[in-house]
Amino acid sequence: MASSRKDKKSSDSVASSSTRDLLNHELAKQVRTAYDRIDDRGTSACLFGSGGTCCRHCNMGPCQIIDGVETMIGICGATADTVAARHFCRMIASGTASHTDHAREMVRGFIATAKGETPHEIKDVVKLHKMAKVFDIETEDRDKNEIALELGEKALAEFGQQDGILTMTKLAPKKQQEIWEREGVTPRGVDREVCEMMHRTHMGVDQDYVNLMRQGSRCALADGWGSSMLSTELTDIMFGTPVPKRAIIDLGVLKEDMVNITVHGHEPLLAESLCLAAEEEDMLALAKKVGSKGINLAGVCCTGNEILMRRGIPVAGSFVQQEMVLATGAVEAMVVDVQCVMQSVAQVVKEKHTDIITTNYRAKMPDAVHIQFDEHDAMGSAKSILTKAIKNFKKRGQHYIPKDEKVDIVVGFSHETINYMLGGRFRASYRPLNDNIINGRIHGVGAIVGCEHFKHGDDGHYKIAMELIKNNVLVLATGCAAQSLGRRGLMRPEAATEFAGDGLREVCETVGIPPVLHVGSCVDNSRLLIALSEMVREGGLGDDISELPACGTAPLWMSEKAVAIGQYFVASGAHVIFQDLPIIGAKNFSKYILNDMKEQYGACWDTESDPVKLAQKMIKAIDEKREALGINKKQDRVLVDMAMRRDLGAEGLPGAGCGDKG
Ligand code: BF8
Ligand code: SF4
Repeated sequence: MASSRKDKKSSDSVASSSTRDLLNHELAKQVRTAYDRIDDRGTSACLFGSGGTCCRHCNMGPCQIIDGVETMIGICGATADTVAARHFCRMIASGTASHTDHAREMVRGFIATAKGETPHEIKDVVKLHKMAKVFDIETEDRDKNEIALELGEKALAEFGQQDGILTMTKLAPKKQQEIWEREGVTPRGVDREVCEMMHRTHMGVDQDYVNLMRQGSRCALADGWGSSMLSTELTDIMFGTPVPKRAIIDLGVLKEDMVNITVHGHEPLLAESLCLAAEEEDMLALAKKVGSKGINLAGVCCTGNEILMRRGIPVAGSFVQQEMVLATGAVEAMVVDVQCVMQSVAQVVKEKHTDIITTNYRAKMPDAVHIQFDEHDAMGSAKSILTKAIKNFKKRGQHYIPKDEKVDIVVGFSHETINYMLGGRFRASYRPLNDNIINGRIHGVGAIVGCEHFKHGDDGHYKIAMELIKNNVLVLATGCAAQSLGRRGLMRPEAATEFAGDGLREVCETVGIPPVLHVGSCVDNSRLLIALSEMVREGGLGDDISELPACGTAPLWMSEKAVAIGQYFVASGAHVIFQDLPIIGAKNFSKYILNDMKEQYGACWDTESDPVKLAQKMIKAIDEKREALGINKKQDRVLVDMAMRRDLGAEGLPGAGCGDKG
């Protein structure tokens, strides 16, 4: 199909060299991508939609509301504030529902694994016992599968629970729990909060934006401290808690002489099964038989993050690269499950040998092949998928892999790893991290999370991270943001020497970590909640998360999940800055979100469209916390001496960092 790209193209602003390389190649010009669609459609948004004041919650509408104009409220009388709040809350509900359905599948897979019905096993027994303690489960003289089964069943019950509180909220600092109690936002059951949120945003129910957002917070907290956290922790127990690993990222991870299979989406159950099946003799023999050297699995988006963190499987591309991965013509199959899979992928491969294989009954698309993943026959499903992909190898036609476009990264920074690496080899604790924040070597912690966005430049995360690390802010990254930072070389330990401020550089060099740490997928933002809680518990940095010198951003957000994540961070006391929010058409609601919410949770939202200014706002927020804690004094700089090196376990961990002796 001919390209419709015009003279001034949206793709001109692409900073990623691999994407640019491919876009300039004849092969990519034969397919239509998001860049073409933006050029064709234009980027100017409807003012009502982008301001959050278009309501279509009933059939008397759609009503476009103009704030302050009496004749332009909804037919039902709904004001701009009500409409914008309802819209915001529905995004939270949708985001929470998405994380919840993902988490439920993981818990069901966990139960099946505990019963011995999957090819997986309970790998992290230490974490199993920790979680058992949180859930009051007896562990003495009990088999790991027996404990896991009880844990899985208790976890599953949290989704449908009607009363009480979600168990994992007990891991938050005590003061945080008291704030939630005071505000009436402690989540009861995950599904209940989503259901109530949908109900309260129905026509003619909750019409008070503060009250609506109370349920918005409760619903979001059910996501962060409920479904997402359950998913992360149980997935870790089943597939292993991530530890530092070397890996590679970007389009160049595809291989000329191997069957390339990319896994795209979010739930790692299938991807883990594919990893196991790809090592089986019969699959390897089949791959050889078609003339390839083997099977090359590579990730896309958050499924990519999951198997990258736990297995070091390479990542071929992030959200904005999903079409590019296929445009190479070198992929035999893209296996997808749920979330962030663009419908266009099936069109990009229409003239190619590539199969798009949908695997989840919830998520089908025209022109794709469906092979349902059955967790009770995980190897059978995985092998059917691999077989289909392998058979495509011989049909591979014209293709182009930007071979030089791959970057080394070190990943695997679960909160346990951060604890272990910054806490020293022999006494894992957050003490040294807190001490380094107090003494000013590390100015604070900045989280860069979330999506990428075709309408904004693809170097936003990079610009923010560079500004932060230059100012000694340690960056923790998840989701596609993490992948974009990895592609730009900030997840190499050497990046600390090259780009970080003196204090952060010393700490990173001593421990052997990059200045930007890959913490995982988007559900793994729950790891950040635990890390922040542990920092509070360690002492010296206040009594709750809102006092910590920390700030978060999801600058290039596109998914509703990012709004749920943002709200659970704000309601947990962490200041959050996005590039924009659909609230500007409602004055009072905007003021509430961007300011007044602070009175309830000690944190609020902020927006800033320029990446460098956004980073500076994050630094300012961190400064204010340091000031309030009384640790912003200029101190004589003490270089890291031998004793400190010993304390920090300066040998580093095998497989990662400058201390790598492997
Ligand atoms: O859950 S960062 S584009 S892939 S929504 Fe989607 Fe956004 Fe990527 Fe992961 Ni998260
Ligand atoms: Fe219009 Fe009210 Fe219906 Fe919304 S709920 S579409 S504002 S009448």
